[in-house]
Amino acid sequence: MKRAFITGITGQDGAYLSQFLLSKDYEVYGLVRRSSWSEGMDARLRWLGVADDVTLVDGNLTDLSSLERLLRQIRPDEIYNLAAQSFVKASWNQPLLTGAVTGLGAVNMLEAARLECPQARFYQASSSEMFGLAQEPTQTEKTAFYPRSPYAVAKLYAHWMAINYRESFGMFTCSGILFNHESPLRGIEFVTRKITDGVARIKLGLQEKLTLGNLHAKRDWGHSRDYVRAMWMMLQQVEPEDYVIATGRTTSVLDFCRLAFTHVGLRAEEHIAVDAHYLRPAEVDYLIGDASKARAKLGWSPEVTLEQLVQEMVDCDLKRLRDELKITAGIARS
Ligand code: NAP
Ligand code: G4F
Repeated sequence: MKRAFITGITGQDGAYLSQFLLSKDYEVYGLVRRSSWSEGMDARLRWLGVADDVTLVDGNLTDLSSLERLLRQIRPDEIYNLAAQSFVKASWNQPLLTGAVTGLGAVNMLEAARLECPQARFYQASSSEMFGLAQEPTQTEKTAFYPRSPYAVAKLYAHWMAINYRESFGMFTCSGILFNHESPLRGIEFVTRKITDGVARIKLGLQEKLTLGNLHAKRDWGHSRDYVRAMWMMLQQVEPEDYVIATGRTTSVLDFCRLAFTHVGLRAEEHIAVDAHYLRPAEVDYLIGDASKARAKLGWSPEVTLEQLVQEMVDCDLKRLRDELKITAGIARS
């Protein structure tokens, strides 16, 4: 039985990756940081029905000693470093924390692996945000980076450090340059989930308007379930390499809204408002990835279309809100 150690196990990708690795008979360990509210910590793992099948262990990406201790105890075959301050907009307000967790935190993890289990295979969660002000119309592993946020700069540092540990110490490190990927488990602050939650609220009469920022930004959106499979595939290769993971289709925020509103029989234009509060100091206007290398070498391709993704997200938000309304009505009656 192979053993995997996942940082960021309580996040969107951590939950789907846990489910995937369990289906492959892995023993799954996940890093969790201390919080004053621990009951909700494993909510995503519970939603997928895998919370009782993983082992959660205490530590923090910013605390090298905790990572070393855990790797010494667990001795994983594979390490997936998914933990990060991952919300781009927050990175301008918390640039130092973002650098400490998203950038240096990755190096803490690499260093702990080098010291305690150098044979372990290491996945680093790199990001299409590193392309930022895109230098080519379609981005590949060879496209030059141009980060546009403290988050992207921190990710770029971590990306190069993962490559440096491969070249300096011969460690099996892979960086997955993943384009945006979403799901019903996406954090509510990210635009796709904000839209699908807003659409569901408007449909149920709980909200009138959906207030957004830049409607014209374009992203290459896929499903998290497809993308965690690619992470695992990278670590099963003979040689460690870096891969772009993307669908090859780009869509504006406005068109994502149109798909979501249309799914519930509403017109997006009648319900959207724009507020400058949601604009960013520097924007990434356009991203579209070319995953030809992953298709050829890993045999990876996405299975979920954008339309299926939007429908799944809207339907899940509708169900969640209807369930909450039933509970509230039940409490009011009793
Ligand atoms: P997410 O839902 O925001 O999850 C982030 C995870 O990191 C959470 O489990 C969080 O724990 C944990 N974390 C944050 N700070 C930590 C710390 N100091 N110590 C330990 N854990 C910490 O992110 P995601 O969407 O699953 O993304 C996974 C990774 O892929 C991230 O590194 C992200 O930057 C990267 N990425 C994501 C996308 C995308 O479109 N989703 C694309 C490219 C790259 P709590 O639950 O305690 O907050
Ligand atoms: O959903 P977003 O916040 O995601 P963003 O900035 O693309 O970052 C996500 O994907 C990256 C991969 O490229 C990851 F590395 C990163 O961790 C994260 O998962 O914003 C998408 C776009 C932006 O252009 C933003 O300006 O949507 C635009 N947008 C318009 N209105 C909005 C809003 N974004 C948010 N969050 N909220 C809005 O109201």
